[in-house]
Amino acid sequence: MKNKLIYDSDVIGMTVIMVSVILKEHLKAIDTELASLILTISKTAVGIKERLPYMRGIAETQNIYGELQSALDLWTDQLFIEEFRKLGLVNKVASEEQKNLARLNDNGRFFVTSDPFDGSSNLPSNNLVATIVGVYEKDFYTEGRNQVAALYVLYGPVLSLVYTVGEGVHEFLYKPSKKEFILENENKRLPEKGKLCGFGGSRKDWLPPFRKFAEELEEEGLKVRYSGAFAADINQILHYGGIFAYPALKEKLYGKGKLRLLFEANPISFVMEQAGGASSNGKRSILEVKPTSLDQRIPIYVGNENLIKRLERALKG
Ligand code: FDP
Ligand code: ZN
Repeated sequence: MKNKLIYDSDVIGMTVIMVSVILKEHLKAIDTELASLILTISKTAVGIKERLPYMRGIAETQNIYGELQSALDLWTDQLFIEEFRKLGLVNKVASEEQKNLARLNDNGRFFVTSDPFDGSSNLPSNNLVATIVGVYEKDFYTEGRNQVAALYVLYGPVLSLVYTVGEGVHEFLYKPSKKEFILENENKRLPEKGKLCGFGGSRKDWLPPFRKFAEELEEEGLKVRYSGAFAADINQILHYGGIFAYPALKEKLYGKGKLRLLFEANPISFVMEQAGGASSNGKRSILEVKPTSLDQRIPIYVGNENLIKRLERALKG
């Protein structure tokens, strides 16, 4: 933050008055163009949350990964792209739902990656879904460390937004009565001792060293929580500590992992590292991996640093 703002509470005489900080105010501490981009995403997310109950159908299309798209995958994707176009600050958008880059404004400063509707297979069971966004300047073909911002929105019982611009992680909850996102946690950090673990894929398809590591953690008492929406699982780790992984599976399945480096792994790893946690592809930080293609998949392990270091040692054998 350029200028550190103190606003959680004000003390007047003996009375403590709680002051709500809205997202727009909080963003005054950062670059104004980046602030407008984050605000645009937040407003678009409010519109999505309102329309969500009416748009739960399946579209008859597939994305570039061969996954069946939901009507919401398509609609949210178009909506974000349209809002970014109107904003005028976005040069190109790389989206999990699009084969080609959306070229919006050659003079735009930001290069945005979008997973507009993460966890869409949670729709039929009415579980959590999310949006994940990463922001770069100049290009997408650079290490995740060079993101200038990353955020996710959870369409949960309460709409929430978690963002970082590389100076800590801040969580906001949307209050419909005020039509504002209100600061819930400033400089949120992972708890020191992790409580949870959540691992994607089937145990039978995990590689033996990972399987052994996972079993050790369960033996030690970490509780299993896995929702099926990446950003939602990460939000659990942010609040309770522990480790999330979508590991490399046996070669025929997801030998290179299931999740996508640009659309999912990079923004989330940036948030987790900024919250005092760590990320890894099994060998080094996700944020040190230079992408070779936009649709690249990657094994991902994120959470408390001690667990990630231990995981890296376990995978080395
Ligand atoms: P989904 O396919 O429903 O969009 O983005 C991929 C993703 O969900 C992640 O959100 C989630 O962590 C993972 O896939 C779930 O995969 P599994 O169904 O294999 O558990
Ligand atoms: Zn996703």
